[in-house]
This record gives sequence, structure tokens and C-alpha cells, in this order.
Amino acid sequence: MAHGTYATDMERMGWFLDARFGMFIHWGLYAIPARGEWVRSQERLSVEDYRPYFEAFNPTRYQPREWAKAAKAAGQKYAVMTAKHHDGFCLFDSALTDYKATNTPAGRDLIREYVEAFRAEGLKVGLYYSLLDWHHPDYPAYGDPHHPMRDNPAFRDRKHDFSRYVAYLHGQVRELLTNYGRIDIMWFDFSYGEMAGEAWRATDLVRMVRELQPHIIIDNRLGGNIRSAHPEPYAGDFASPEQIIPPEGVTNELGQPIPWEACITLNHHWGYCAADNDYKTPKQVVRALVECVSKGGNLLLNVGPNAKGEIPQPSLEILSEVGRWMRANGESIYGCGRADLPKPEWGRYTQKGNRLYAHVFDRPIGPVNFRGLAGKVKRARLLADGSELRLERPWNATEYADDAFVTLPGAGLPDEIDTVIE
Ligand code: FUL
Repeated sequence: MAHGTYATDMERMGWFLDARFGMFIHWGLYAIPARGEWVRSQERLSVEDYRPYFEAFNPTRYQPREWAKAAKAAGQKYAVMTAKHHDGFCLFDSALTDYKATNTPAGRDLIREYVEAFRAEGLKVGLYYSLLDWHHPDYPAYGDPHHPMRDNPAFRDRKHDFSRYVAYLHGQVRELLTNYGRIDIMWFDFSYGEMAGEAWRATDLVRMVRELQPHIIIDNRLGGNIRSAHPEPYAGDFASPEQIIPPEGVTNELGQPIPWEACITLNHHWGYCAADNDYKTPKQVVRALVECVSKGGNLLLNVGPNAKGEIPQPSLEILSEVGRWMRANGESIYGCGRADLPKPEWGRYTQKGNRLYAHVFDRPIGPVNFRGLAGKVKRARLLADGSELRLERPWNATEYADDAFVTLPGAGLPDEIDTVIE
């Protein structure tokens, strides 16, 4: 068994592998300074420097049902939201800390509202939980090269009890997996160096998580982004490449493909960053999604809502444009995976059973050729409108005996983003 006691259970993973496309939500106090979720670390802000944001946090336009509708309309099937990021602020009503949304002007449990809203829209619900915690007094600044107080010797060398922090972490995860009904994904973030695996008492933690939510899916960051047939139970159910789509998908050390999910931002930040308007285009997003699926992976696409609780307008526009494409072409994404064929020069393949989807990114001058598939393609149609496409060997392609050929109508690409031939 690849994952020790907790082997990857395909029944448990099934919905995740079918879903292929989810929404990542990074939201917290850092939406107020609006310089990204790492602001405390990057600007070395003390707890006191950061305090005004706690006192001001009042997201009067937080309507998670609207977020869920935007995700659903984009074709996303699940979401993962930050219950606690590295700054330690909890969007949920934890009994183990005062540093939580209920004690800000927001005055309510924002995770409960998120979980209920997304579930009501029929999406699967995941929670992100940071293992790092720059607020907790027992979280060691000396062990974390990114701690906002790393340059402050008095703080760095003060007495602390790491085991107390780890107990707090376990307690909060227990709360998250007890108080909100069914949770589909537990997304831990992150580990490095010594602060990995058993430093978090990860075997116990995973045991607890699986006892509380037997069907849950866990990422691989407890052990430090393990991407192999690792014997530890905390190896996780899927790999989590960040801001990159792995060139060959992800395999374990035996060379077997394993589930993975690339998490990608829309601009260059996870948390809201007012000055960052360098957004990807809908075309880039769709092609990234297709690329993930063509390599057997998922795409978790991030939004960073602002201090009022709104997803930024450019993000909403991208999501809606991606949704337009997904409504016409979603069949080539959901439940699909890699095709056992070399990457075609005009785009990508995805496959579901005996249906092959050709994602044409660049229209060839002549017909679209399917290398090595002569005699294997029975019918071809344009996925978007169901119209039949001509499947015939062009007179001038006599030497390409092994290939099948499909002729696209007109001159350009029927869909510039990605034209799908089924
Ligand atoms: C990283 C974090 O440090 C980022 O802030 C973000 O949450 C990303 C998904 O994971 O490791």
C-alpha cells in the first residue's frame, strides 16, 4: 500500500479526480493592508503593529453564497478556504484562542458561513489550515526563518513550549472537523526543514483527522510536500505543486502517477493585494486547467477577497469567462485524465474511457492530425455545438499512414481559448 495504513482509497478520491477544478480562497486580516498574506513576515510587523487590522476587520459585504455561485458558474466543483493562515488569525470561532473573527467587528464565525454557503450550492468544502502560526506565543520564532520577529533577539530567545503549540494545532483541527459537519478536504500548509512530519505529531494528527472525517482527503504538506510512495501515514492523498504545473504530472518513486492538484494564483498574490493588477487571462486559465487534466491533475485556482469581503472584480470577470468555456466544454474536463499518447503539437489531449478530447490551441494549416490513430477514431465532433467534423485522409497526406485527420470548419479557431474536438 502506497500510503501505509491509509492507502489512497480510490472510492474516497473519486469525486476529487472527477472534479478537476476548484476555488482556493485566501482571506483574513491581511486583506486590510492589502499587500498580500505574507505582509507580517515581509515587513516584520509585530503583533502590536498588526493589531489595528484585528480591531478594524468588518467585512460588511461578505456574502459567501455569492462566492459559491461564482465558483459554480466558473465550473468549479469544490473550494478550499483559509481557516487560519500563517498570521494565526482564525476566521472560525475557536474555543482555544481569542484571536478570531468573532472578537473583531465582524462578530461572527466566517468559516461556518462559508461551509454552509458552498454546501448549499452543491460544492465540496475544504479547509486550509496553516501549521505555521506567527501569533501563538509557543510557536518558535527560532525554528521559522520567516517569522516576523526573527530579527528580535528577545522574542526569538524567549521561553516557549512547542508541545503546547502542537497541542493547540491538534485542538483546532479537531474543532474544524467536529463543528462544521462534513469537510471534504483538509489542506495543511506547510512544513520545511525540521518543522515537518513528526514535529507536528503528524501520525497522530492524521489518525485523528481520519477518525473524525473518514472520507476526507488530505494534502501532502504535513510531511513537507512528499510526492512519493512514502510509507508515512501523513504522506497525504495528493501532491500540491504550487505556482507550477509539473512538466510530466506527478509520479511516486515507483514511477506510478499519483493524484495531484496545482494551486495557482490569478495575479501574483494569494491574499488580496490592491496594487497587483497583473492578472492572467481567461485563455491562460483554461489552458492551465486543460494542461493539468492532460497530465492527470487538478487545478485549484485562487481568489483573494478584499477587506469588505468581495472577490476582486477582475477575478470575477476571469471566472465568468472561464465558466462560459466550461459550460460548452466541461465534458472534456470532468472525469477526464491523461491520454496515453504523446503530446500533440497543436495542443493537448484529455481522455475519458474511449472518448478522446483534442484541445486545439493552435490551428494547424491543414487538418488536425491525430498521430498514430489511423483507423482508431470512429467519429469526430466539435464538442461545443455537437456538429460533426469530417474525418478523412487528405489527398496530400499519403505518407502519414499512421495518422487520423480531422478537418475543422472555417479558417481560424472556432474558440480562440481552446477548441475541443471529441
Ligand atoms: C504557501 C503559503 O506560504 C502561501 O501564503 C499560500 O498559502 C500558498 C498556497 O502556500 O506555502
